[in-house]
Amino acid sequence: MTAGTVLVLGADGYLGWATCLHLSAGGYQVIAADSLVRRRWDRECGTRSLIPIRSMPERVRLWQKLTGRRIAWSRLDLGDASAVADLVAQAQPEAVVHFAEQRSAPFSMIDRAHAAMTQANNVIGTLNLLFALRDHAPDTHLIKLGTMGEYGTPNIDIEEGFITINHNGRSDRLPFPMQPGSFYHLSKLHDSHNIQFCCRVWGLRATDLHQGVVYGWRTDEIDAHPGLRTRFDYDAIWGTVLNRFCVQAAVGLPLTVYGKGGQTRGFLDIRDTVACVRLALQNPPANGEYRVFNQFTEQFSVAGLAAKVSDARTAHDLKTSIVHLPNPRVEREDHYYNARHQRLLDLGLQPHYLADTLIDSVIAMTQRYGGRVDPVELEQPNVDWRRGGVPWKTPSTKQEALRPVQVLSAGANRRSGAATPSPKARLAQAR
Ligand code: NAD
Ligand code: USQ
Repeated sequence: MTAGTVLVLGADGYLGWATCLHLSAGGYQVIAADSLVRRRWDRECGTRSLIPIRSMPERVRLWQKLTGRRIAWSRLDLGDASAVADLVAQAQPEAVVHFAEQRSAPFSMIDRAHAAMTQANNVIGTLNLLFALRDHAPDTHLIKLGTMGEYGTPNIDIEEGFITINHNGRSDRLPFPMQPGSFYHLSKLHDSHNIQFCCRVWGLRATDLHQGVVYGWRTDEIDAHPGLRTRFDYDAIWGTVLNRFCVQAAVGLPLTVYGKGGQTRGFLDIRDTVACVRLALQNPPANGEYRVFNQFTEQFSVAGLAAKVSDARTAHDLKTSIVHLPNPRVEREDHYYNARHQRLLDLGLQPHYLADTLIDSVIAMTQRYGGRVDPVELEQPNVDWRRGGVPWKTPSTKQEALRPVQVLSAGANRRSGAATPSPKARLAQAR
């Protein structure tokens, strides 16, 4: 085993790239791998990162020029089992940090093909990695990005992975009951089961980071140069809620709260994501151990977040409106939520809590890239949990907006036959 070598899978993504930089700055020998499929999904969805992002070869070259530190870049699809095995066998990493999955819940709910593609990509990719670890690097620490959404919203406190249950006079510590809310979230739960099984049966060691919703765009390393920026999604398929609200506020559109807005989730700053991964890496589990850390720092309701964004704007004498849209998802809108998140704090995490300054910084960044914003992406959701990615009806006007989801394709070599209209063309269509 080469101490200090870390393989980061999904390195071209929002969190993967920020993590590569953070670990490289911390002295690790980083091998960055990604299939670049997300760039293709963007083209197929007609979406794009609000922040322009450079190619992986350009980004790693720039990082080396600025810091003298080398990140080795490798294009790799986790679906290619022998390529995964070769990379793991050759690298003999101390740890593998696995971000490389289809991560959008709406994308996974478009139709049967997208649900199947999400689960095949995520579950088979992770399985290929598990076999590669068993056969070529059984002592490597697997750090897997899971999600808080595996738990759902139970009417009891959420523990970190396990719960002690007393039943008919007997007691056991068992996996916490899970109720995921989309085919994507289900794929993460399927991964968790497979990883836990492999730890039990093959003696692998793994940390499953059940992460909440991430916000923000800056880390210390990203701030070193504009060419190092990571992607930032705001659209209805890939954009997460707080990032979307900040962009909506910046361009003067209403903040789109789905349903009543009492949906409560765990949230964290991207600076804490990279810190949590480093802490997990520095404090590995024993061989055979499968452990879960709930990775978030604060919990908010969606309506509460909208109010926070609105208040941050009011502080600058700017008015923001909030609309409650019919909820396209099937989820509780008013519920109990209390999730434990102690284990990363015990390892030394120093959280960056959500402040107006963060909201201001995202809004300022949006204003800089205002010309890249497609307002249609901010007005209405385009995937319904019951009907899929059908053209969306706006109940108030009964007008059918032209919002078919273009997307598709599962295999690396398949492409959608339909030409995808540019964001500008889609905007013109919808109007
Ligand atoms: P992202 O879409 O920006 O990045 C994911 C990267 O993985 C992309 O670059 C994509 O090309 C790559 N990838 C996907 N499938 C692959 C495959 N089969 N082989 C190789 N590369 C592949 O997503 P993100 O926001 O950076 O999320 C990263 C991880 O963190 C995901 O697993 C996600 O489930 C998890 N997560 C994200 C959030 C969040 O708020 N962004 C919250 C909780 C958990
Ligand atoms: N929501 C709105 N308005 C919007 C967008 C979303 O009210 O414009 C609501 C949703 O209905 C939901 C909540 O905000 O109740 C969160 O939605 P999201 O899109 O921000 O997050 P989600 O779909 O859960 O997925 C994101 C990431 C995923 C990660 C997950 C963490 O895309 O990769 O796993 O956050 S968690 O939510 O903890 O499962």
